Amino acid sequence: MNKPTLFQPGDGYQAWLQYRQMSPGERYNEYASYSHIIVTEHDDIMRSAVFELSQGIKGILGHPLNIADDPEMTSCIVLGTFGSNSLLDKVFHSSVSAAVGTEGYVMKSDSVTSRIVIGAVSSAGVLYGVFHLLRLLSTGSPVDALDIVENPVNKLRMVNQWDNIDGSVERGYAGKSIFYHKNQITTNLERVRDYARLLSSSGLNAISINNVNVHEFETKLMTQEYLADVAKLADIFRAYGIKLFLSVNYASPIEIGGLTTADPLDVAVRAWWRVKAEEVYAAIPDFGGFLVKADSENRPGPFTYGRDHADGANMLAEALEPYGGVVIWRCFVYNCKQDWRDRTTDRARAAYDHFRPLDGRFMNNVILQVKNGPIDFQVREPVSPLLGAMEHTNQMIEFQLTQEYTGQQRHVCYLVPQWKEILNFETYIKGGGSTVKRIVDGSLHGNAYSGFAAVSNIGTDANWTGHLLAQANLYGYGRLSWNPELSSEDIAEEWIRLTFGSNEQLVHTITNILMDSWRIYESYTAPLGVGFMVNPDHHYGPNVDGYEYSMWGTYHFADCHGIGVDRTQLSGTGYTGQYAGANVDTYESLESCPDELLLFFHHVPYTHVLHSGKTVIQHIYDTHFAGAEQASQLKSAWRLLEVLMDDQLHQQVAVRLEEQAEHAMEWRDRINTYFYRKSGIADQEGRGIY
Ligand code: GCV
Repeated sequence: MNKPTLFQPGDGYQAWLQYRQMSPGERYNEYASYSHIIVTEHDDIMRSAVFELSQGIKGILGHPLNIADDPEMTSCIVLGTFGSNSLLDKVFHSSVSAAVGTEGYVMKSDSVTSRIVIGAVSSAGVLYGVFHLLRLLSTGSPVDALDIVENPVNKLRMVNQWDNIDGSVERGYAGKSIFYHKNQITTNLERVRDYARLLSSSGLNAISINNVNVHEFETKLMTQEYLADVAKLADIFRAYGIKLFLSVNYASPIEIGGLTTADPLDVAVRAWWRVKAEEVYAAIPDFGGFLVKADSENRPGPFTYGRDHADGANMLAEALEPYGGVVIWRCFVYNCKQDWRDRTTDRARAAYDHFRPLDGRFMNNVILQVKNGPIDFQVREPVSPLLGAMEHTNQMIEFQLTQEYTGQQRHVCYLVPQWKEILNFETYIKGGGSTVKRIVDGSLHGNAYSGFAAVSNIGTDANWTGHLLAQANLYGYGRLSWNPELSSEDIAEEWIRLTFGSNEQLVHTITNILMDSWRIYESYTAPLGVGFMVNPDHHYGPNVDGYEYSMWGTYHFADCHGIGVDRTQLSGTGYTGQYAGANVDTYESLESCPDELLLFFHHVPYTHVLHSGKTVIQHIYDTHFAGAEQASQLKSAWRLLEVLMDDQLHQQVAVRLEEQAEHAMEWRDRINTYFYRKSGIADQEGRGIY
């Protein structure tokens, strides 16, 4: 069994919950005037709120606050749910409390009595309010005139672990699983608890704890063999307002139920799932539900029985419904055994083609989880046309924090700007204003369920994410799922101040590094929306033809004349027709297609002139030279921060940036050389190509 590991200051373990001690000064005195935490409720989540506040303030001020239950005290921080104590009701009139939803909170300071009062409908709301207050205190913000009402914009704010019970993590770049070891659930519950703290403090409220590829042992997580241990994990997450979900194997009735079929319309199969749900809820009464990858990449599903995905999802939904559980059903369904010679099949079309015709057939407690793009978390893809295209179906978006195709946490790639672009994308599905964020928050179609999911990027590495700067993706994801209107810069800055402190030069430099990082990574890797120019299987490093003659449906069709996939209706796969309104023509036409997605939608000669005025081939050369150069500048910029931060933290990132700069050159030379050899067209600048 894995033993609890001891972590040291400077290793990044505390992440954005550092709570560095303040130096005495004006703000210190202001904060130190609060001497007590007042709390009259004592459920698990409220206990977490009190623990977090005490710990945090102890770190910041260097001494703990006393805990008391007299709401009439002054110079204190009062926590509670509405109606729980006289003070809360005095401070918050019914009009204020009415503005607060289930997980929201109000926070108000009163300089006369020197009180800060945090009120909410639920203890979870109080906990989120506490984390907000701690963010203010940790960043040295004034707290004497607070008047804040906050509600999360999205109902479901979830992370998906791709952890396997043998301790490995699929597409994990930060060590092993913190949840499992040698086919057992970990006994290092402290680490799980610290993860729950990180998730909750960034605003998240749900987790699925095992890989969507559910193998033999993971299939048993919902059996008596494991359920007691799963329930222990659920207890930990519950105390932080986080609901636990399991990824389930669609073929469970066969693999662990002794049935001969998993046909969703079979009476015995349906009964089996109902009993299974009953068992799971007996162990975990507030269990969230099932996450399902079916008929995808060799996983079993309803297609085997000639049924469709509404049949499959509804069978599970029916079993979970009596307990308020939901089925999160992934739309990552495509033919992964395609013949590369077959030009009629287009993987990008698959999710829409499979699911759109099923609109209106899913039960109310089914949510379709749709990847942000139509292919697979590439550095640049268009937005999935399936998002919002099913008016009568609950949907949530799936992002990928783990940097499978964006540098595997060896390269810095702050993904919040990418997510913001996606969320702000205008789909035109119900005319102007039909942005992805309105689909995902449920307001466009008035959905009962909706939200955010993302594949987690953490593991047993002391700093959680391998690359310390990749913590910003986890933090940023949580903050954005709470409020998609936050800007990428503000989130980055907040994360930096919490993690490294508030030296202005430091904040400025790291903000720039983060904000430039996605564009830089894109420049030296995949040009103009082409994807999958990576080494097969592990997906790290350049290999232009790595997936060109494979069965995965991931082609760029480069030859000596040109490159790109014709996805137009006129002459290609017709994929552009899956979009709505003006987007159809924007992508269909070579003239209006945005440069950064040109090769995703069109096959063009290398001499095609972009909106930028450059030819495609010159763009490839220029971006690759510039990208590698900029990667090397990141390294130099970081070097200047050495005197401004903890040595160890500095060193961790310095090593990664060094490697990134080197690998960026490899990308540059391989890509440029490949296209020079294919096209025979020289770089106008005569730079080194081999
Ligand atoms: C969990 C990609 C990844 C797989 C992953 C799959 C998915 O294909 O490479 O590792 O499997 O996406 O999202 O299901």
